[in-house]
Amino acid sequence: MGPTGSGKTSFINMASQSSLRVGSSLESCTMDIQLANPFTLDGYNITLIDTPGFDDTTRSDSDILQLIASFLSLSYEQGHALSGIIYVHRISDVKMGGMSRRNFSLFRKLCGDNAMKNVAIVTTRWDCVQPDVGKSRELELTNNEAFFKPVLDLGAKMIRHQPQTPDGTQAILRRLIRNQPVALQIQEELVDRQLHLSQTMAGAELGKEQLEQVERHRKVMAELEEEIRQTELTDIQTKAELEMERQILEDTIRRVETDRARMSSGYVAQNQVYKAKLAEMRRAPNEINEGVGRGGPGHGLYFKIALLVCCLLAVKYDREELESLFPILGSILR
Ligand SMILES: Nc1nc2c(ncn2[C@@H]2O[C@H](COP(=O)(O)OP(=O)(O)OP(=O)(O)O)[C@@H](O)[C@H]2O)c(=O)[nH]1
Ligand SMILES: [Mg+2]
Repeated sequence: MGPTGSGKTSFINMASQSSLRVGSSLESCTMDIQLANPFTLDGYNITLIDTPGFDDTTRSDSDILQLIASFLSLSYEQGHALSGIIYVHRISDVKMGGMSRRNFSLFRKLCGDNAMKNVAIVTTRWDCVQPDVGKSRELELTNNEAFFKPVLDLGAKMIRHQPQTPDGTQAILRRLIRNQPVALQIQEELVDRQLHLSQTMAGAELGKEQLEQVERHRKVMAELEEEIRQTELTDIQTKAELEMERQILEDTIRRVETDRARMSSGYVAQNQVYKAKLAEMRRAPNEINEGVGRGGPGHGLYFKIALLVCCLLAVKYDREELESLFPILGSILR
């Protein structure tokens, strides 16, 4: 996981010799959860899972949470737990601003404290900073309670993606592959405790943020309305501009409220799409290639579940397990 453009897909491609699409514009790139080419490292079979990030430029955070939650709960139901969870952070970022903190805070709620021992915070873009600048930022990220210190105290590791080479990626994965696989908090909440998505820690956190966002917008809207009232009737242009601003705010509020209201129902729908796709794949494994995203754009999308986060998960699967869960993937592997 990690903010959009932090280098999740680039890392995965380098580690697994895959050719998943990498971003080249300001728009978010990875739209779906996608599996990289499986490979072996020190006798461990590894599948890296690429996910979109919460600050996607085209989809709402609820959509992203539904997508990730759905993928994670289904794989957990099938008996799979994660050996490694990588959170990618650009060391070139001058600030750990609101967006980055929000992203990380949702990541924490998804994983839960118990899974932190399997988490690596991987910093990228060391080539974009002077070594001493990068080093002092790393120190601040490590020691500041507002940044990564709390999770490092819980057992997470902070690792540089440096050198930026396949060997460099392998060195990072070696720090994770021997881990005991763990269930993430959201997997326990959704599968073991059968909670609704909005009742999970991540769902509740997102809901709280959305509520705060609505309150902030309402405050600004009230100020705008007051301004409109006080503007002279004859000043038609100013009135029209203010009214337009007010309208935009009103639309934003409506969108956030709708998004918030459909968090759980969206998750249920997403899960059904996912399960139907799995069942379809089991029935006719050789006929369905569309919807399986592995190795590159030519492979389509994995499960049609759809869309975005910023999570890169290293998962230990053995070949048999993988084939029973994903028959098409099994046939590709063979
Ligand atoms: N200079 C430099 N560029 C990098 C590094 N890592 C990734 N990039 C570039 O950053 C851009 C975004 O990389 P991606 O791998 O697509 O980032 P992402 O995190 O997968 O982004 P989303 O899919 O949008 O969430 C691409 O142009 C990469 O080539 C790095 O360490 N240094
Ligand atoms: Mg990506």
